[in-house]
Amino acid sequence: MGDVLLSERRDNIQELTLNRPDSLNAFTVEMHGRLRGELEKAAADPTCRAVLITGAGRGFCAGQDLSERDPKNGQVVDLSVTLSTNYNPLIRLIRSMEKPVIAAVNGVAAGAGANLALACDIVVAARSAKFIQAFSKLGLIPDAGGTWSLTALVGEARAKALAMTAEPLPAEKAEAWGMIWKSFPDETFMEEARALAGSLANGATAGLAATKLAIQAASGNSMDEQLDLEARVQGEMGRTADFTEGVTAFLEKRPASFKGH
Ligand code: T3D
Repeated sequence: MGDVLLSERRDNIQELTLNRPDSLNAFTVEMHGRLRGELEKAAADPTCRAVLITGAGRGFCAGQDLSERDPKNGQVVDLSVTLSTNYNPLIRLIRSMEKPVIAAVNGVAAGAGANLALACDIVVAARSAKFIQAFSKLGLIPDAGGTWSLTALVGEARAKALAMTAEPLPAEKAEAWGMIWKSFPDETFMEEARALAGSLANGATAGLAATKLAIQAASGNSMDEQLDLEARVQGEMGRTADFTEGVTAFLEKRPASFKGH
């Protein structure tokens, strides 16, 4: 059996490909371990300045591999434990890692697969991709952060309807609703996703990381608290070499060459 997660370095971008195409890259315990391990490595590696997550074959990720939940196996699985052990650390890691994480949704994203994508900083999708909150068909609630991220992105009315009906949301509609950043024709989608990752990875990545954390903090803060946070973080950013380079490059009318610190 091949590796369930492919990890490839492309310049300063770590490209991670969920690789169980026969089951539309559904999550197994093994795949969780591999994905988390590679994300932890990328998070700790200063030469990695952006991460791109995609899927092999025609799907992005079909959520939990339901063969691991087959009642015929006689095992009673405590889903609270599986979430706390596998899904929650994954989502927390993506949200806390101090570099941009891009989801390149190449095909169907269902259940925790959809919410894995929504946990990423920027989501781009192939036009043929769709997002399905499949949980209600199993008597479950959206997890992997879905009750939070889906609601924050599309609002309560749409989040409840998507979750309760499990209706597939096509990529273009997801884009129109502001649930994802952009959709692209299937033929050019991966090229566009990599170009986006490349432009972020060559950007002022310390500033991008601080932007990510500041925007994520906003929903738990008042405007007043957020103003204080901005003043504190901007003080730090103003002391980076990238700020000096950005201003100098502007004044010298040349492209900036950022180092990420
Ligand atoms: O359990 C916990 O720890 C709690 C956490 C739960 C998180 C969750 O994600 S729960 C939600 C789990 N996911 C689903 O319910 C989605 C199930 N899949 C589907 O509904 C459909 O496959 C899709 C709508 C995603 C795609 O449909 P379609 O028609 O394009 O493809 P297909 O023919 O259904 O699937 C292709 C193959 O992938 C097929 O295998 P086969 O027949 O060719 O051997 C199918 O069984 C397999 N597959 C798809 N999804 C899963 C899967 N195998 C295992 N687990 C899956 N989730």
